[in-house]
Parts: sequence; C-alpha cells; structure tokens
Amino acid sequence: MIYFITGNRHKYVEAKKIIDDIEMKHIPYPEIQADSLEEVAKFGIDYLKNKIEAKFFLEDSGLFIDALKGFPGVYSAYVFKTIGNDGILKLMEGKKERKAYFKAVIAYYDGSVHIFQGICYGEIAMEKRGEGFGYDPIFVPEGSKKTFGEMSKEEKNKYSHRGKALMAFKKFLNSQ
Ligand code: ITT
Repeated sequence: MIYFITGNRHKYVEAKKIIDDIEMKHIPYPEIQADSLEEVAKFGIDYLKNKIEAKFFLEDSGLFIDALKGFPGVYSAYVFKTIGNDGILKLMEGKKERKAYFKAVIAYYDGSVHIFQGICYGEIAMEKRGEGFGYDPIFVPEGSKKTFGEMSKEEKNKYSHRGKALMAFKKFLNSQ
C-alpha cells in the first residue's frame, strides 16, 4: 500500500485507475513558490518524509500556455481558484496561437526520492466544453477533438500528463 498525498480527489480517482494499490491521504504540505514543478514536489517530499511511516507519493501539475509565456504554470492551482477558466479564455481572446501543455511531476518516497513526469501537448479550446476538474473543459489534447472535460477518466488517462507520469511510476514499481 502506497499513500497518495493530495487534497484533490479527482487526481486520486485518475491515479487509482492506473495503480490500484494506493490510498488517498490529505496531509497539507507547503507548496513553495518555485520556478519548476520538480522543485515544488521535492520540497513537499522533504517536508513530509519524517511525518509518514509508509511509502508515499505526491504529484504537482500545471498548465503551460505558449501565448502567455508559460502562464499559469507553477501557479495553476492559484490561478484556477482566482480567475478560473473564464479568466484564461479572456486572456486568450483573439489569439490564434493556442498551443499549451499540461505537465505532471510525481515524487515518490521509499527511503529515497524518485521522480516521474508526464507531458501532454494540446491547445486551449475557444470555449468551455464538458465537465471534469480544473482546466479540463478548456484543454484539447493533441490527437483528439474533445476536451479533457468531455472524456471519461479512462480516455483522459490515455492522453494525459498524469496518465503518462503514472505509467512511468507503475513501470518502476513493477520492476522492483
Ligand atoms: P494537491 O493537493 O495534490 O496539491 P492541487 O489541486 O492543489 O492538489 P496542484 O497543486 O498540483 O494540485 O495544482 C495543479 C492545478 O492545475 C490543479 O488544481 C488544477 O487546477 C490544474 N490541473 C492539474 N492537472 C489537471 C488536469 O488533469 N485537469 C485539469 N486541471 C488540472
């Protein structure tokens, strides 16, 4: 059994579909202001490693929009809470260049730290479509016409940053 330390149930439900032997645990940890998701994730591990007996992992993710020079990036959670999808669509108004990517960094601690990452390229839709969480309704992955919000969790996992990072993590666990 491995703990997934997160306060975001959607992330957990997606992860559980790929790695069954996990359990969600919400222990808040500081998400430092840093330039990269890797730094944020590693700081989280350092903060938590003496507080949790079992093996655990956490995941830091973000949406990076080319036309906005990588914004919201490491600030994705805060930006979603403040301006949300409507705010992002407003910033993108009139922009033809709509390329963006999602990135997920998983940091796993089993006595030492292991990092796994996944990237999903795509673009920002012209309007919100579907449900999901966070930026799901406005992100269309490459190779699909649907937004993440219009996909089932299984279909999203096939394309998504999180799905890819989780598959790399699963491969590592299976090789142990
Ligand atoms: P934790 O407790 O795991 O930190 P969180 O939601 O705060 O949960 P992050 O700090 O990694 O997660 O913030 C990333 C934000 O980026 C998240 O809140 C969403 O708004 C957005 N995001 C990340 N992955 C996403 C996905 O697959 N679909 C839609 N939005 C996503």
